[in-house]
Amino acid sequence: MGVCVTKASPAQAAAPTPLDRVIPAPASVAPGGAPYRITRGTHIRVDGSREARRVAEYLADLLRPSTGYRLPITTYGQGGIRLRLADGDFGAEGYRLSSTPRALTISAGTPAGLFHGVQTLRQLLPAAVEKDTVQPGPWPVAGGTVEDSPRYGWRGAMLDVSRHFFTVDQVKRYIDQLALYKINKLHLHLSDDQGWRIAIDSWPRLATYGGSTEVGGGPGGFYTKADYKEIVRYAASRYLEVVPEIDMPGHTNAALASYAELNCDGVAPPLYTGTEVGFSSLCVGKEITYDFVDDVVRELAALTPGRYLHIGGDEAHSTSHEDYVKFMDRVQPVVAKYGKTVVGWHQLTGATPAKGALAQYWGLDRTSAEEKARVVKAAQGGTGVILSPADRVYLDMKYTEQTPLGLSWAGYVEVRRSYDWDPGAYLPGLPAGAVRGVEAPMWSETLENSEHIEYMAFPRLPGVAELGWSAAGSRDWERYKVRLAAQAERWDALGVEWYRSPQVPWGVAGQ
Ligand code: TNX
Repeated sequence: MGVCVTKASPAQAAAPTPLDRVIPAPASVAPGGAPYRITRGTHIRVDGSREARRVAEYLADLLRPSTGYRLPITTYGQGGIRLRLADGDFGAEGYRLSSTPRALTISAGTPAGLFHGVQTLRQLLPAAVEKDTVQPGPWPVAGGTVEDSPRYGWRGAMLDVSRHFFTVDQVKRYIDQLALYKINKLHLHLSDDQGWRIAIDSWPRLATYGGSTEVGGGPGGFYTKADYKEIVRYAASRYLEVVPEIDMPGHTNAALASYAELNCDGVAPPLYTGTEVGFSSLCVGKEITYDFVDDVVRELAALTPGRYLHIGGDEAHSTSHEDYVKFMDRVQPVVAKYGKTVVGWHQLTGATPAKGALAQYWGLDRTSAEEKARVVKAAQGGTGVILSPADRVYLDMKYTEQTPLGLSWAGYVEVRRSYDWDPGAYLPGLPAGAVRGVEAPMWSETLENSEHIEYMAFPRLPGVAELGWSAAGSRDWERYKVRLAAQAERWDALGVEWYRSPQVPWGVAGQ
């Protein structure tokens, strides 16, 4: 007997993945007909547009290593894989995927829609397609049609690069994992007490000194402007918009340590490598504070093609309420002056959110009724809300008491708890239209490398992505957990770390 003794027979291996075994669950699926097959002769066909060609190149790069096929991109011929920008009722990110023996066609109104359709195609192919060496195939895609578009326009993931620094390559690796689940915002937490991670030319010590360490005293690091542009470019090539955050007026020890004049007493504190929060504040009464904010926001806005700039505003325990309100009243117009829309943690609703601002809610079940009511009231007044409840979607929370990484201040968050809630009905009284979507923050006090990030993100991240994309009515844990189990083979093929939650029937679906 050979090494294949425990493997599925070729006939079983060739059974295509059912069209509905995709995460996030598509809006509608109509299975039927014989499968499409990618073969040595397959072309990827595009219309003339440069952007459709870019998506086609991404798809070809994805498929070539494992299939070993040439997969030329052409603008002529028939059949094959076709990426088509078309008029139609697709919305900004929707697509239609149709699979017949003759052709596999993805149609969308925008390049982002084509890209999301490509992610669906990817999940419909055998998991071995993710490997970087030639695999035997075959490469079938079940017959039928998927029509799909998202519930929410904001489907985010946040990475805290301050508590521990992550390199450009580590961020890119996470971006690729986010793209597989149709996440479209990458929020980077660029500054905190433990480190300032973005070069600001007018205040150079922020990065060179303020970025020189991290939690635990490691060497830290920062992104040069060229590094940062590369992250933004890479994210855009995966249709993610980068949302930079400078956390203010609290969480600012790294800045205060870098420039003595930013402190009310004119004395720079030492760099900080612990994990306490709430002890630092910019000096609200000093004019230089606003010169600093103006310079930082201007330079960061210039690096940001995206619409949003996040100004933090959480846990400002060392700033009086009066000062907090004063600070936010002065800083929000600066963001607008440089052409960006304010996002803040939901404490911003305790001040006066600017017109059009978004509040990111990170409370939990036990958050006080008053605090929830403030968010609801702001939403009734027009403030949009992004939902990041800590006891559901904080990816740095331990799964169980035994989880070796992570924190537990919001409780343990197993996979089901993370998935099984409705963003549309989460905060009682919140106008439905106020919810812009969901975001999964990854704070990095305990996380030092990609393996750590992945172990905490998988398997929870796909669930958050599904809450952001799929219709409320499709949420069903019993069915979801089977689709989730089927993803494990893909993570293994990609070399992604993951937590083997006992809540999920690993090894049942398609393995
Ligand atoms: C709370 S959530 C924080 C962060 C911590 C995180 C750890 C929020 C806006 N602030 O400063 O890193 O908890 O889970």
